[in-house]
Amino acid sequence: MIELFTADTPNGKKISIMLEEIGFEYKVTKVDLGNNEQFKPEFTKISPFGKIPVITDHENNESIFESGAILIYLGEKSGKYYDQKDRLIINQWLMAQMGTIGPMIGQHHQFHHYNPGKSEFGEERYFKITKRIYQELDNRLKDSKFLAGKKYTIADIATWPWLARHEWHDIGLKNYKNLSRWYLEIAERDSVIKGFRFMDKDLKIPELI
Ligand SMILES: N[C@@H](CCC(=O)N[C@@H](CS)C(=O)NCC(=O)O)C(=O)O
Repeated sequence: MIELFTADTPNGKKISIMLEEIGFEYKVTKVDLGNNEQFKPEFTKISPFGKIPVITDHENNESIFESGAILIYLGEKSGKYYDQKDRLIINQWLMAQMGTIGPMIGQHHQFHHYNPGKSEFGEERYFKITKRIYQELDNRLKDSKFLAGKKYTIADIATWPWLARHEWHDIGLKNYKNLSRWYLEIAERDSVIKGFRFMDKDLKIPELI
């Protein structure tokens, strides 16, 4: 059984979606970020930077932090969505999510959604970068069904929850034809629907705007 230490955020949803996709038994242990539970010593023992998500695999007592590392672990353990022969291309798109897409869109959330009016520089910078990310993803998905090629992989699972926050971005997902096609196709998967609302049964995947 996998224990998922998490909160209801895009990084948290990557792992609930993956666990639903591979059909592993799991239980959710909520980490209340608003109450700084992520900095409690028992949590920083398994997550050195005090970040969710983390999993503990109770079969071997292994704990894993960093969502990309967790997706690789679960992909290898299940043999799903991380084909060894496609590993090089999957790793590149996964690392692009971990190093660019997540951190940059995360900053856009901070300046544009949570703290508007505090820094014109920050708002403009991350709006522009997020817009560029939309464009680069759209370009990639023009030639490729999924991010790493013909098959749905952990790179898509890592990236999709960030685009599912598109209502906060004010960029207009529907203006990006290939990205919209990819977004909607993944949004229809049963495991994605379940993994998306893993902490809030009433939560609906945002429609295209
Ligand atoms: N690179 C990390 C980022 C994780 C991350 O930023 N988690 C956020 C929530 S989405 C968090 O735990 N924030 C709490 C904090 O920074 O205090 C991953 O992908 O796992």
